[in-house]
Amino acid sequence: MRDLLNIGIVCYPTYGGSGVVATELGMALARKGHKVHFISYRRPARLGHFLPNVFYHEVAPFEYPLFDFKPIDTALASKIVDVAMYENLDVLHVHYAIPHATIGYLAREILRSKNKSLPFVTTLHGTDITLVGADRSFFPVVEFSINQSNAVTAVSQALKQQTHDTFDVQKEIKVIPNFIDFDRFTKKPNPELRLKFATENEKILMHVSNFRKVKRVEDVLGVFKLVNQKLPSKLVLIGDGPERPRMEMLSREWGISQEVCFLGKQDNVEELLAISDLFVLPSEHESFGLAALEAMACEVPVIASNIGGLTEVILQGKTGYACQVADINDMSDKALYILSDSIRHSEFRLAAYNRAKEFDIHQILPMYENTYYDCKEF
Ligand code: GMT
Repeated sequence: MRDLLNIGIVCYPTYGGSGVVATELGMALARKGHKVHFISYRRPARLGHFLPNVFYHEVAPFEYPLFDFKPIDTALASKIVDVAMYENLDVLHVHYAIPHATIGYLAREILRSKNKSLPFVTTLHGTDITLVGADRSFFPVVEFSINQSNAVTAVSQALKQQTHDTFDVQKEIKVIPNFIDFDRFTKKPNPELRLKFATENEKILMHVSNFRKVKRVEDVLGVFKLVNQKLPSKLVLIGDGPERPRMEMLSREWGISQEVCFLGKQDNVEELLAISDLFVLPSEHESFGLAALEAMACEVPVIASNIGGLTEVILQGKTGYACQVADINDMSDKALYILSDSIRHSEFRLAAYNRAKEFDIHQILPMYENTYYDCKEF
């Protein structure tokens, strides 16, 4: 058996796929006996309670009147150096390249000057490459930091390709897909909860996101409006973000507000997914689409756009449909096709679950562990 590791994990603590992946990964590593040190400016959303082998180190921004923008990145690098020295970290895993890969590089070089080795693994999640990283204001720093990483992983083949198309990356990019912890995502029928949202003869469509433009929540409303004209149904929207006020206004203007429920941020997303009949994710970019996979793990078929990693998750015509971005007519036709026949709906549900099983955390975890061991020996 190989040594158990001391692993530092840096991620965004907000409600977002990269933070969820980092947190679920860290918790699973800790269950296997590794010591996991989360380093962030706030406790990550899914790290709710005490767990053996899990430690949390908070980065406090330094207040000073000179700073319009607090230098949190400097504080994060200092905290990593501190934790690495005193907890004897073997490896650092940073999620989302901006600025974490750069901070990983800085921390590694500071530690090198103190004769301490701290290799770092960078996991690319999507917009750190597609939307934000490619912006000229970040480009040279992101490209440099990716190339400086001891190992680089991407959450889908599509993201790996986009990274090569965008940056001159000499490092090998390993594809390690996102995963599901089936101890958490197990569909538990909850008719009482379901009845809070819909009557027995109504279908529940669901969407989970951070309500940014890239998620095209307007299309979720558009698809629902068309479905609702033909099938008794309700729409449940989970999450919050800049687009939410406009979406609330649109649902009133389109006369569907009585059928649409905005729940805001929720911690128990798996309980809510388990009462839904169809998940809708019509994003413009989606390097993986973890929200779709989580829905599938709860036996919920998915209607999504045919971009990025979504086509690597959804099996067309079996677990749902990946349609052209913005084609709400096609999306609603496909939604009605799935929902209007109960036998067909059950087949889609089962296929979605079986597909999600292929992304079981127990199969994905060793890929990350091997990456850490390879770095350590580097
Ligand atoms: O959406 C983002 O801006 C970043 C990130 C996040 O923190 O939510 O999402 C990305 O990472 C997820 C986890 O790997 C993927 O499932 C999402 O597809 C990806 N988002 C985009 O590509 C838009």
